[in-house]
Amino acid sequence: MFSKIRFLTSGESHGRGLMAFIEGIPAGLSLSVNEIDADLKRRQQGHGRGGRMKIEQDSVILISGLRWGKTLGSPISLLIENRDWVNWQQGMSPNGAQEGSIPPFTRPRPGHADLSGALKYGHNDIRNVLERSSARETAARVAAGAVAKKFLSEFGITVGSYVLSIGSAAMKNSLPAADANLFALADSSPVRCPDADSSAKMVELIDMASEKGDTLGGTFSIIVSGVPVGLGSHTQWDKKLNARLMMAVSSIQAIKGVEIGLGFESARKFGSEVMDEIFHSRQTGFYRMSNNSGGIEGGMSNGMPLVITAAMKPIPTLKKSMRSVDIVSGEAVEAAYERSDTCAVPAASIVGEAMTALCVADAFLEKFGGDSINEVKRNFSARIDDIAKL
Ligand code: EPS
Repeated sequence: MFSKIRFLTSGESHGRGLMAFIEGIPAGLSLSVNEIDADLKRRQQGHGRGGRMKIEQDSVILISGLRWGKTLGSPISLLIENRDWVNWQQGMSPNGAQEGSIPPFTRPRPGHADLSGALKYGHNDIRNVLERSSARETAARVAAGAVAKKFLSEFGITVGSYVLSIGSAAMKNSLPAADANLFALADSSPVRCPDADSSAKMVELIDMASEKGDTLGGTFSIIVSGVPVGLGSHTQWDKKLNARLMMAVSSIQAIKGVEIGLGFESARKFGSEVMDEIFHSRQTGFYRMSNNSGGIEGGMSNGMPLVITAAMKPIPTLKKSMRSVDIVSGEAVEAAYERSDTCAVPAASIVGEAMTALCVADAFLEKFGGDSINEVKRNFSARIDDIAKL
């Protein structure tokens, strides 16, 4: 799905640290630790996070791909150390001598990767699965996404997000818009929701769930503005920008649905209510008065902001008892409970920004590619001039 940018993460939740490797970012992009850390900090916030976030203070260590504040065009690798590692040095040691230093985890949590992962990989200790399936991994994605965001910003493309609902507490229904003011309000809300009333209701609901030992999911939108016409392609299934974005966003832990623009709602309306009519003026060229298509028609960006909405299920680690079966004894048991978050939807919206930025940067390089930022800028301005002449 990604053809110009390749990106991988590694690391266990309570291991020594997480890493991200990004290949394909052109040479000459200015980048600093602070720019990446700013997004890492945004991901760690949000009402409903558990005790772990008091331990971690994520900060990136740049391992490769930069010299004197600029990318070299070589693979960029980033390390985020786990502060909690000090408490897990035996239990998560890569060294065989420490085997058995903590008891095995044998009571799978419904909804987690626990049971399927243990059966698939033949593990008697579910920790061998949960350490990697944990959403801790998303810190590495956010670091990689911050690099992609910095690249996109060179071309006036910005990526923002906000939370639309948590459980049954939801903002009034309207299509999310590329509005810097809304993004700023979201960043100052404890649940990343720009509407103060809805935000207060969400906080209340999270507190109620926490008291009951329960968890909550929700929905959030990612909005990308400044996207030029023509990213992605109608010519093949795996080139369509909508398909690529949906895969990128649905790969985030606990995401169960992704919509573009009006999404499922468009299936309930007449065509005349859904299509974004086309206008033209000498000053602005082609334009639309609505954006129900979420900036994508025929698998290609149409120049309007990209609007992607994702649904996150509630976190499957519950204090409240859930029925399960011990994978070693086969006995009916209560699912295991470890310290956990009540709600991570605000954090997931930042991860959504990261995955979207990586995906859009990839499609952008496919269209305007070059080995250095200056070369990409030359390609970009030549093409933009061509479109302006239409
Ligand atoms: C997670 C469980 C919790 C979360 C964690 C994801 O961690 P712990 O088991 O250490 O309390 O805090 O998220 C993070 C550590 C993070 O950085 O987002 C899980 O099971 O997915």
